[in-house]
Amino acid sequence: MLDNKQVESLPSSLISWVEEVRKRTKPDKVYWCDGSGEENKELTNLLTSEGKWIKLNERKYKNSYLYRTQKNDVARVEDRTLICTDSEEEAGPTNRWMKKEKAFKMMWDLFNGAMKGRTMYVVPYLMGPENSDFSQVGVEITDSAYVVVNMRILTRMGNVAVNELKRKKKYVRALHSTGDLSLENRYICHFPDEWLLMSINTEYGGNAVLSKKPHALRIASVAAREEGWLAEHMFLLEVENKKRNKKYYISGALPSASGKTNLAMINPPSDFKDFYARTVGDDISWLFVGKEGELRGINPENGFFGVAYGTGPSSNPNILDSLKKNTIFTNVALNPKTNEPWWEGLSEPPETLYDWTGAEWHPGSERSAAHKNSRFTTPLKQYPFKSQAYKDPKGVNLSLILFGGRRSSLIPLVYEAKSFEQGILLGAMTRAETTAAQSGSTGVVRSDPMSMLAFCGYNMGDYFKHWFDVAKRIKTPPKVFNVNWFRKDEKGNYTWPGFSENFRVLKWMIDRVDGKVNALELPIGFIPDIKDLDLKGLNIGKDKLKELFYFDKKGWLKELDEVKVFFKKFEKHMPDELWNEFNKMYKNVQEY
Ligand code: GTP
Ligand code: SPV
Ligand code: MN
Repeated sequence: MLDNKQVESLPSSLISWVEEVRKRTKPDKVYWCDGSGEENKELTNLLTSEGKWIKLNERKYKNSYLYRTQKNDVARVEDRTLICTDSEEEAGPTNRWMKKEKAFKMMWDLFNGAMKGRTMYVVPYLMGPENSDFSQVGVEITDSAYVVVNMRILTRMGNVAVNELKRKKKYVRALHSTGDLSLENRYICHFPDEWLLMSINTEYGGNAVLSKKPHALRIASVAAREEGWLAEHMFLLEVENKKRNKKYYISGALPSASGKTNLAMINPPSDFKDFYARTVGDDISWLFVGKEGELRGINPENGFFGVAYGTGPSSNPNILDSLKKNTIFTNVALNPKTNEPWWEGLSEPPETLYDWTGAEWHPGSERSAAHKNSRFTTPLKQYPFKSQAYKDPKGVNLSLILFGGRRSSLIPLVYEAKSFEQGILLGAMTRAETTAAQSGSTGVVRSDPMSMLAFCGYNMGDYFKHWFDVAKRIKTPPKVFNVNWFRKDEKGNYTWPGFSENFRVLKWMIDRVDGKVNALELPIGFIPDIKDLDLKGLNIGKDKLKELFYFDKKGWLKELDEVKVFFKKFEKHMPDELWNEFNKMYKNVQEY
């Protein structure tokens, strides 16, 4: 806990806000978090003794816990996530909007007395490396000890942030209460003008751990627009080639539960002996134009909030050891015999499990044992394949950017933009199938530009314009690619094996960056000449490869028509540059 002297050294605006929140929410006590190990132990023990979570097998999963959320509180709720500004136009046609004053009043009414009988935790946190001009600070007030222990893993929390608070001019204020978890009164409100967040009646990650999407994307995207940088839903990966004596930094946007964590932790196939892949970040990147006109990136986070379901030896072997200590599991299954967590993809299922709701479960059951959006919260620091660059205050210099999404047909395995500007179009025209990471139906194709549909804090038309404005300042633009690991054959099986085999595609991209290989031109961009894809040791038929790169002119025209309908929604906010790129591509496809 911070002592009085430390608290008194904080900005007076912060102290008075905390006092206002205390008066309105009426907690039993106020606890200022310092982020120390002892404090974390205290909170951890409290959660265990109150029966809020289950301590796992200490020998197999040291200092790790299983948390079960309420059944109606398992994912982000996009229809209850509001951008609250003066005018609806500022939020744009893809966000849900509420007038600032109205939202403010509604939220204060809901927060009135919300913390009665509870402790109010005040959590200073830092997003990004220490002593970095690119980092931001925030303070989250919450009545959930579960949120606090998650924040301690996912951000740099407590004393470090207190120091940075003294240095930074602005900070984000984030207020959260578990409330009564009622769905009808669940709201996640964003006040970008004030750098203010208010969230109530939910405890799920991205709704309640406000440092994540609410701060690091929705508020940060607005700040980024004002200050000339980009806040993106992107992983950040380091690839080293020992033979070429070179490091490549790759950032990529894929929609929620669509492969960012997996790609950020990729394990190159055994044939790729000269290559090493290391993680800088797995979910969010902040990108800046450097002094030499290069595009740089940092990971604002300090840990991973990854999808557990499907994570295992064949998809992501690299993370498995990390999950055996200091990890919080949310909504996975439990083996009651061994007190170990379990989820689909980890191993053969044991004979008896408690599923994510706590009900008994046996193999062969129709429902899954772990929730499809079950998650692990685990520190970056203990991940063995991390890049040391994650704590570099200057960030890393990007060699290439990729965009993509889940598409069972049409979109090739990989294609390359002919210019950075066309690359912005590739990002903007991304359409992808929905997943379990947001509530609602899954597998529905929708536009998800730059995988930011749910995370852009302002009018997306202006966001596209902002990308072009930033592009003008970049002197050495990274190459831009689009990928699709998710094409399916007529039987519904994935055509491409994916996971570590995706490294073969990354290798081609790197060869393109280094000018080592030529490519074939399609009206939408460049695709690989198959001979340049290193497929040694991979058992994949010629017909499958052909399918992965087949150009379906009619399908593309239909796709572009749908993209056009989406783009038109932005009316005058849509930048001419994007229409130009779009029209060029449309014409190329028509004439092909
Ligand atoms: P968020 O944390 O929600 O932003 O998601 P993410 O993009 O980090 O998703 P993650 O890497 O956790 O991917 C989750 C899902 O994508 C799992 O179901 C994986 O099995 C699946 N997935 C990841 N990579 C591949 C791949 O190369 N091929 C296939 N078929 N599935 C993949
Ligand atoms: C996502 O949904 O994209 C996530 C999980 O990464 S959350 O933190 O809930 O946003
Ligand atoms: Mn995400």
